[in-house]
Amino acid sequence: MDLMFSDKFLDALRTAKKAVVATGAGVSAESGVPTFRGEDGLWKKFRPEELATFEAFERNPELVWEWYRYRRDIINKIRPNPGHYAIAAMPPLFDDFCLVTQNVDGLHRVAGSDDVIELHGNIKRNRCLKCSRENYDEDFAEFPPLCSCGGRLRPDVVWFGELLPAGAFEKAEKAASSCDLFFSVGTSGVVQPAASLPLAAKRGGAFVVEINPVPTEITYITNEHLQGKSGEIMPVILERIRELRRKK
Ligand code: BV8
Ligand code: ZN
Repeated sequence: MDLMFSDKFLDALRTAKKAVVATGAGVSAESGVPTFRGEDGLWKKFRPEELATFEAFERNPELVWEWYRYRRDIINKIRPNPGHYAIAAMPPLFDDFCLVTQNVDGLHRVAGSDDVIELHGNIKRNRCLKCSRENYDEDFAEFPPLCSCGGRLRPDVVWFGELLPAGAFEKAEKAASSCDLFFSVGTSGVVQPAASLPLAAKRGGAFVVEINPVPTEITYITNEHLQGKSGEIMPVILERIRELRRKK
């Protein structure tokens, strides 16, 4: 894939000491995980306020659990793609590296990224509303599922109107505002507070790059918009960094 990188971007790839990669559903699209707002998006069939909210869960736990079981089935059958693997190979190239994701599919960890900030939780984890115990059970004796304490189980993801896991966003924001190279990969830049990270990076003086087949809500902030698929572009970026740093 012949990609034109600007001189400024090549400079940043060669010299950056602190890098942040922030990903959204697009980084898992080539693995077969439907995105949220794309043509085949999950929100096309369902509407977020009908499903990804605590109110929806209270109103109709069966429907919400059905939706998460449907998505878990998809995620259990798929593998990371070259984009995940390229990102997993990046940390040793920098003095400081932070990976933050909005995704709940866990694919970065499967690809070998061991330090991932999961802003919106993890779809495979259940949490008890009563005792807060967590587990990764998939087969339930009853439906909607109950905890061994008798409390109701919920998917351990962050729904709209809910706070992010304590400290997760603060850690991501601190990394974004102090890095010198920020990659926004496969996100439409719609959901807050995750969508404010590129702005924090920009304000902190970072070179901000976006990898996405189309422009998004945050493209106006970026120094470089690489139009294309992350599974194709991230491996090229990884190779360029290695090349440029060998020559150093
Ligand atoms: C919060 C987990 C404080 C669940 C998700 C009004 C009322 C109430 C709240 C709000 C409001 N206005 C704003 C808010 C805040 C709200 C929000 O942002 N709403 C938006 C919709 C306006 N945010 C919240 O509620 C957050 N909490 O603010 O707490 C608070 C507390 C109380 C009251 C108020 C505030 C919590 C947000 C978390 C919601 N949970 N998911 C689940 O997954 O089931 S969000 C969901 O969207 C996913 O996590 C997903 O990651 C996220 C963002 O979507 P993207 O990842 O960007 O995916 P999308 O499909 O949109 O885009 C994919 C992109 O990939 C596209 O650009 C496409 O072009 C590109 N692409 C496609 N293929 C490829 C590709 N790119 C590269 N390569 C490819 N091959
Ligand atoms: Zn319990």
